Amino acid sequence: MSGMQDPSDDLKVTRPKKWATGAPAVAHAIQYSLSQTSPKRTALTLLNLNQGKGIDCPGCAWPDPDPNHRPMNEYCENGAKHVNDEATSKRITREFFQQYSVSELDDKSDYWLNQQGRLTEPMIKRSDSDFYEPISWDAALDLIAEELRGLDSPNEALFYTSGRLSNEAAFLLQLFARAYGTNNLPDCSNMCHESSGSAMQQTLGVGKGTVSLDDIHNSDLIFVIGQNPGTNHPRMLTALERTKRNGGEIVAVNPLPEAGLLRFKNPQKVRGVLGRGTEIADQFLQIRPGGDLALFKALNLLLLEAEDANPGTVLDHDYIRTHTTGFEEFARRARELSWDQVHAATGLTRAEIEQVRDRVLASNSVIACWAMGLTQQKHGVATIREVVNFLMLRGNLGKPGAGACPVRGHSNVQGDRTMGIWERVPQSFLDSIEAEFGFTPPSEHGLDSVDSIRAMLDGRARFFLGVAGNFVRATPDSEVTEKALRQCRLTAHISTKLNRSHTVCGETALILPTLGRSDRDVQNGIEQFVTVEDSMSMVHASFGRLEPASESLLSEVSILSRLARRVLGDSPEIPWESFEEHYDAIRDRISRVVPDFEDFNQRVADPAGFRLPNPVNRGEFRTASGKAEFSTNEFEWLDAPEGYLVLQSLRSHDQWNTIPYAMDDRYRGIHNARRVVLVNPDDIEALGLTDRAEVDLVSVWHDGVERRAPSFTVVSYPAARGSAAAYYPETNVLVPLDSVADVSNTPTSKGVIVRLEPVAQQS
Ligand SMILES: Nc1nc2c(c(=O)[nH]1)N[C@H]1C(S)=C(S)[C@@H](COP(=O)(O)OP(=O)(O)OC[C@H]3O[C@@H](n4cnc5c(=O)[nH]c(N)nc54)[C@H](O)[C@@H]3O)O[C@H]1N2
Ligand SMILES: Nc1nc2c(c(=O)[nH]1)N[C@H]1C(S)=C(S)[C@@H](COP(=O)(O)OP(=O)(O)OC[C@H]3O[C@@H](n4cnc5c(=O)[nH]c(N)nc54)[C@H](O)[C@@H]3O)O[C@H]1N2
Ligand SMILES: [Mo]
Repeated sequence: MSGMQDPSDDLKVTRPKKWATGAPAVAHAIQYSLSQTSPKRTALTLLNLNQGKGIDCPGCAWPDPDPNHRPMNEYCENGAKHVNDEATSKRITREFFQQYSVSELDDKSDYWLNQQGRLTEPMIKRSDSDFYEPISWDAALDLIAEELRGLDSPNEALFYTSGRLSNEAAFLLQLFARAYGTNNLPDCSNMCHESSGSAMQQTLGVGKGTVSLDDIHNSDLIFVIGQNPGTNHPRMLTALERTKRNGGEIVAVNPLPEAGLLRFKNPQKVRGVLGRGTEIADQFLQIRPGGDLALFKALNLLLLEAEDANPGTVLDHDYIRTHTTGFEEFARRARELSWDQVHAATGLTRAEIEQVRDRVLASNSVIACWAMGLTQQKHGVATIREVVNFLMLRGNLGKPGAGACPVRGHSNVQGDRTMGIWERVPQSFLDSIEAEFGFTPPSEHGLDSVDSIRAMLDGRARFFLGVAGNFVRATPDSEVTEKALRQCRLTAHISTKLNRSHTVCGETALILPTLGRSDRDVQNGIEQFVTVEDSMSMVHASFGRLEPASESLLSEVSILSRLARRVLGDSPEIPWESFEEHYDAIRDRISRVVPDFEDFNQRVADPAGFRLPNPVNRGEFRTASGKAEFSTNEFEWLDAPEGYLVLQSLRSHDQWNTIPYAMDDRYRGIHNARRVVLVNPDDIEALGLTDRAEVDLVSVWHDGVERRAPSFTVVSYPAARGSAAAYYPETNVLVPLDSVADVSNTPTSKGVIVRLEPVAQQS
């Protein structure tokens, strides 16, 4: 397999931290920035991050506070590291590609590839060569156009995106793919919050969260489920700190005692830096992986029983009667639960769950926040539907301080969906495209990420365009996926930095370097901005501020417009050239195609941006019944046989998705190494292993294929019994392509049954 080398293997383990952020965090960010670029560029990026007329931080999709109350440094350690990774002064030149063949690059680690700096000119690897060589933009785009025109069917082409894309580029990409003739628009959402979208579409009629930042601040009780905000959404901790100051409580549900869930030291306050910080979780439920469905079923049963005991005082009958359907059937089935099952699935006691019930009963407003711990499970969709049941029972939707909050990852992943990056976009969206642009888009659904891999494997797809992202490392079953990509005739990637998807490539491969979010984007002498939508449906502008990494870079909008013109020609209906000339022209079209974007150009001039309305909050449900739907969900959990553990693959503190920025995971006390597996000491003993033993991780699956991730060091860690944790993407090799969540088709990255096989000591 590709990229097995690890730059350092000098593991040092310290005690896991009990708090997140604080003074060292800011120092770490600045240290990383200075290792990448000059003090001037560091200052320029950091001072402009998340400010009006500044750069929208690409670090995550957590919303920004109202601009009138925004601190000068509204960013976090990890956001700052992330944007400075893009702002790096290091450059990859044509000489670099002469020095290293593609095979040699393929042996390098993901870390090393990223550290080489920004891509600077278009490169091609021809079918008879093992080296990338320079190619002009015109020749590169001609080659793609020729390939696309030569396919037997437009459905042989795949157009992947990651949520880094701006609304403008995303809108053009989906328009291009559909005008070309396919809905094959797989994206990172398929591996991320697809389960949230599926569950919420079904039950509430809309796939987006319903809460605002104000709701978070003013909630009585917030659940943080399957999420590690200290690392992945650090600014969320500032919001939770405010919830607590306002008298709200927090319940954290996680197999790991994550630092940020326990205590938070706010780096923007002297009190935070010097003091003990704020205790975040009032109650921590150390759940077994995959146990959340059982937990919420149990909570819902306890609420029904509390209502039985004191009729008319527990459930919000008014909400249930006016807005929902299916309550009777739900309530009948809910009573079938057995506490033995709940205990086996969750590892929690009844008393612990009753304590949570009491908190719920004492709260007039409840919010459920969740992330990958729920979505990347086989029964993730059912679990999230059960969370929705839980909210509906007490009318915790559409009122202040209450609601559903899937916490998104990529900074514009939600916006990309709004813009139509979706292989199963509703027909109403396609009809709007047709009305605006005068062509009939294909109506059959396209391929998502997992199905795209299958299509490449069996020759149904032969062309792959990746616009941002790192497909080969983001997807499961690495050996299978690598084979799939290598079978393509042409793979092309629009990227800012070098990654594995450039070394695991098709017969012919193209690297098309582009501007990043922080780079100044000037078209015809006029500075352009782009727009994004955060996790709470706020849409606002982002202005690049830095000198681009090279003169040859084109913006994503330019590349896509030029490619589309070559393939489809310019027409009065779709004037690709004018889109490139000024992005206002794209936003004008968006305002006519995408619901709730009227007067887009005028409204986005407000530095605060504007919030897209969520119909759920006005009691409008776009479901089959026109009401919010209670669901009944079969009891399911992850039952590892004796001798096996449930492995979750997660992020370290020093990585951004598929890219490690360093070898440390500071809060968990792991230093200088990534090939570690965190296991409860009692499990280590029960498995006959020892702390620091060398093991291979081997996953078991119905197909009988042995999937192996070699050479991991066992680290004794306070993880839930029966579980194990190791980093992604090193462990993607263990996730079978067919091991996906029901309904959403999301790989089960958080629920892989593995055994730990001791590596025979070399004498
Ligand atoms: N610095 C940084 N920020 C990021 C990213 C990054 O890589 N680095 N990635 C961005 C992206 S795209 C995303 S999607 C988000 C991801 O944000 P998270 O979802 O926080 O990311 P993960 O590291 O996958 O962590 C999953 C958490 O779920 C817990 N968990 C695992 N299994 C279960 C389970 O069965 N039940 C429960 N209750 N908990 C479980 C894990 O212990 C862990 O705390 O972060 C975004 N922000
Ligand atoms: N096992 C396992 N697998 C997972 C997950 C997991 O928890 N466990 N998490 C899943 C999740 S939640 C997600 S979101 C996916 C992430 O999957 P992706 O979004 O595909 O991966 P990234 O690592 O974010 O992509 C990084 C690359 O994007 C490019 N890039 C960065 N900025 C820009 C830009 O502005 N423009 C362009 N054109 N390119 C840019 C750079 O070349 C960089 O190398 O991975 C998924 N895979
Ligand atoms: Mo994500």
